[in-house]
Amino acid sequence: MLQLYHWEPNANSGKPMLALAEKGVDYESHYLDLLKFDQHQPDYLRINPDGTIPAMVHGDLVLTESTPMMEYVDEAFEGPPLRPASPAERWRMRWWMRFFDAYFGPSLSMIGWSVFVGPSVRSRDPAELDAAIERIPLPERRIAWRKAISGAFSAEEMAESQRRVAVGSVLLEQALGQREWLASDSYSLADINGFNLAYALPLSQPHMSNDELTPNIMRWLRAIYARPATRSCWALGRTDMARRVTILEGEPA
Ligand SMILES: N[C@@H](CCC(=O)N[C@@H](CS)C(=O)NCC(=O)O)C(=O)O
Repeated sequence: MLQLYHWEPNANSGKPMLALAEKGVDYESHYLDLLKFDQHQPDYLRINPDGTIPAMVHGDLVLTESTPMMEYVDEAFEGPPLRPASPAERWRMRWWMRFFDAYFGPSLSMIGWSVFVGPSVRSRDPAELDAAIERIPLPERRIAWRKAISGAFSAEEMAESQRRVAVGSVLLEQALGQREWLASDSYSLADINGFNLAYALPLSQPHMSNDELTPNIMRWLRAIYARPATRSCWALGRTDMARRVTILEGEPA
């Protein structure tokens, strides 16, 4: 059976979770608690030596990198197609996924790590935390953990992340004013990718994303949250972070 190693329905872990739910593919779920550093334990490092999540095992194949993993899911399994067929629309889908992964996502992630991940672990025993950080295989992840725990993201870094998230919100609002979904008139992996990053935007960045300023983003987020696959996927969430999705349950203001 297909195996998925993941954390919450959120950001990178949520991408294959939601794609698999949309396709109706069953998988064996291995929940790794990122806040307990499960992703750096030897058993998981045998699967993904980078110690990052998600990872998916299909037969002999070990897949990492959540965005190409979603494309694999769409290609390898039966179920509704999640990629538009025309070259232009497929380009647009990939344009958005590149934008999310390279620009919008890392900025939102820095904000998330400073307000949620760091504060969630910082009260633990410092020696234990230090040892946990020393076990992280990737140097860049060690730096991110240290900064999140000590609150050391600089004011400049945070301001730049806020600026990039604001740029992303404007682009999203414009695009969703032109068509129902990001890539075409059908739901695609670009929407799945975007939702995983932006579902809590109206809560975390209410000045950038609200019914008055960004009605198209709000329409899009609510439409994705109304899908049965999204409901079932977010029901797997265990933390307050994933529960932020309930902001989408309200009626438009
Ligand atoms: N580019 C990778 C990034 C994977 C990644 O960095 N995932 C984060 C969680 S969203 C992670 O595993 N962090 C664990 C850590 O830093 O210890 C992907 O898209 O799958």
